Amino acid sequence: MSLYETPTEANPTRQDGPPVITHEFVVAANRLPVRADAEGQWHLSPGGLVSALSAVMADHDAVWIGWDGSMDGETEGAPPSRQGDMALRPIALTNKEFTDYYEGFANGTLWPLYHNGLLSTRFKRSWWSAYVSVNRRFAEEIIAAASPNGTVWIHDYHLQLVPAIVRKQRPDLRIGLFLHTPFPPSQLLMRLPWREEILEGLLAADLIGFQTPTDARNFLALAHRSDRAPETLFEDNTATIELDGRRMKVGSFPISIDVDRINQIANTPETTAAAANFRASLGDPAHLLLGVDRLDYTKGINARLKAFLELLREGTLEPESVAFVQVATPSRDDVRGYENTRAEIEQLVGEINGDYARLGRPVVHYLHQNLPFEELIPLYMAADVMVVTPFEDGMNLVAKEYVASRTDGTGVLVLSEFAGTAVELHDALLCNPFDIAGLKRLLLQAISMHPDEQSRRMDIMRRQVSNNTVYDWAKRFLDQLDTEPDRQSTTDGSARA
Ligand code: GDG
Repeated sequence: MSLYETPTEANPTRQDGPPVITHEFVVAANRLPVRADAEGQWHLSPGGLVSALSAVMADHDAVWIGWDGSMDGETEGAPPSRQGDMALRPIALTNKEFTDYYEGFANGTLWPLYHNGLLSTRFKRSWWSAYVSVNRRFAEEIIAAASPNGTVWIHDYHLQLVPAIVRKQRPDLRIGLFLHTPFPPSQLLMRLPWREEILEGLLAADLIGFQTPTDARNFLALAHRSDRAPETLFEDNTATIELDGRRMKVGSFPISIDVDRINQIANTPETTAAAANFRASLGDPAHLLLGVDRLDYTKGINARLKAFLELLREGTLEPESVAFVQVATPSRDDVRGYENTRAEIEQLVGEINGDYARLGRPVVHYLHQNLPFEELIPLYMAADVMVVTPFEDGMNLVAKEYVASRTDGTGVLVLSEFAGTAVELHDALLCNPFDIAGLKRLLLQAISMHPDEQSRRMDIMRRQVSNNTVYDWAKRFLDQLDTEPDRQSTTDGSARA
């Protein structure tokens, strides 16, 4: 049996159980958009993506399919079957699937490979098998949950096989997939032993969305090199591929943030007071630098701390006049590589504070914590310089959140050239995080930038971010998905050859 032929009898409970309610709009992502709090109450997860999709889903009869966070059926309680306007359908994972599919293939193989980390990428056949079987499970759930001629929006690198499995049984559905990570150059991706299957999975979508034109071009080049698709021109941020008698589209759709929500938080007297309090509590430094990231080896937290340490060592920066706040949100603690990254960051923080702090006055304030979003905004508002230095990043929403929070029009963004955001925010100080000497020069330029120059750059960036919010992003993707030319309509949802 081919990878994509999912037998219907694969899910006997579905056949024997009560009829499944179907929905016209289906979102599938690795995680459900809800989390249980300490009391076991379920809430919508914070974040722009969930807000944007919730808004879109409110206009439709919609369902979100995703993992509920449990393993081997152990949960604090089942998630609710509805959250606001959307239905929820949980996918359960076993402990072994969590290890092999999520920590293994998704985060031990695809994540490093898609972020140019070939040498730390592990290729394990048992991980691949788990990836296939979990992708099948998601696909079965979609096949059962989607109404005839419905729309399916699949998210991210965890679920790249799903479009092909679904299309095989439900060609009536409109299938879109958005990849939140970069898509690497074909030279790199060709190392993946299962590249053909991944390509086949993706090419079955009606629309694949990437963060940047480069990601989209990399995909097209791979499809062509692997003889999966003809050479295709990528123009005006989209390309149409004709294959197997149908047409599909590839496009660049840079994701964004919920600008209105940030404005609402930033424009309250409480947030303004909290921003001033932050600065005061740090001893009112002349220069406040900030980093906010998931603790991940792709984010280049170590590079910025190295550059900062060297500036202190050389005496170019005075420890009395500067403070660096680094929020490093815990992430994927059990995946190999993350422990070393954490150790390296904490070693640098220790070195900086050991050498340059005074009693009660650290130079680096390091939080390995998940802060409420409402506390991040005053931090953004308090910081003179935001330092975003990923070695590779699909987009990087933190950079956009900083810009949106600077309601007074000041502040400097130091931004890696290798973040998708750099394609839009040219008025940031663009850096190469592998070049520590260059990064040091840019940090000094940022610290000493004249307020007029800050405002000039920030004005342009604020307009860019306001003109493409996460709502605009979702609309652009769904409009494009909806305008696909040759939808195979049926009245009863049955498969058409
Ligand atoms: C993937 C891609 C792409 C961070 N710390 C806290 C916190 N955050 C929030 C930020 C921001 C989000 O997490 C991080 O977004 P990023 O875009 O930086 O990065 P990834 O998590 O790696 O996301 C990335 C993104 O998908 C979207 O497509 O941009 O390239 O890798 O929103 O605010 N939020 C809260 N507390 C924290 O401590 N509440």
